Amino acid sequence: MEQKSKAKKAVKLMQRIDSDMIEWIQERMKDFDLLMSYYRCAMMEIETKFKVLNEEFSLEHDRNPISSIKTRIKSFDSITEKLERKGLPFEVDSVEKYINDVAGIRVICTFPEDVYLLADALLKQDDIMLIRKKDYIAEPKENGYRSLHLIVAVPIYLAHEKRLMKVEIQLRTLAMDFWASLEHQLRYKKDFEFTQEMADELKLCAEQSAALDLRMEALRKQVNSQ
Ligand code: 0O2
Repeated sequence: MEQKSKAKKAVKLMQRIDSDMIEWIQERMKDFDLLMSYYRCAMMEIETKFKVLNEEFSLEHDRNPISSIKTRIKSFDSITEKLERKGLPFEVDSVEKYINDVAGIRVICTFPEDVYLLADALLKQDDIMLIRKKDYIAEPKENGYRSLHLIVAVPIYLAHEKRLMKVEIQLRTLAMDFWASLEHQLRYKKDFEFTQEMADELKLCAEQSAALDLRMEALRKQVNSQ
């Protein structure tokens, strides 16, 4: 008899723990979804700023410095995987504090000069705060990867508050983007061993595409000077 009531109590306790746990997870997910919506707003702010710069430049110089813009919010799985890698708990606060690339925007520019022109114009804006800059164009990565990376904070204005949100910006030319997209595809091909020979070949391709960028830019300067 005593045994039976103990078992009943244990079942009840487990049910309560289960529902407490579900409530705890649901609460966390609500906070997480809200945070993601703030990141989406910040991404829209930055995208609009680049579109405005493109519009202004195209009127003044009769050409577009931006070829295309891609935006993305890091997936839930990638965020939790990154937190785990950094040895951090799954807390909304740690996402905001330690993950810089939840909101990402990639600006594909026409010529190398445009990358710096756009980055400088954005960073001059008084509501943009530069947190980190990595110039992989001036100093390409060992594998040949080239891009200008910026982590900035931008304010978003909500009904009752202003929040500063971080956005990762990658600026690169069409040629750099072509290389990075293919390199990413090749490197992450399943069940395939990436040899040193292939890495060398990829690096050579990156150097050739950088040289192509410079030749195209020189051509543009010739056309402009006429
Ligand atoms: P995804 O899905 O593209 O976002 P951290 O600041 O901790 O995030 P890290 O390494 O200091 O990490 O950042 P870094 O060097 O600024 O670059 C991170 C991002 O740049 C990567 O994001 C890629 O998008 C891009 N990137 C960096 N190196 C390479 C490279 O060698 N090849 C290619 N194709 N892309 C590169 P994620 O997180 O990998 O993924």
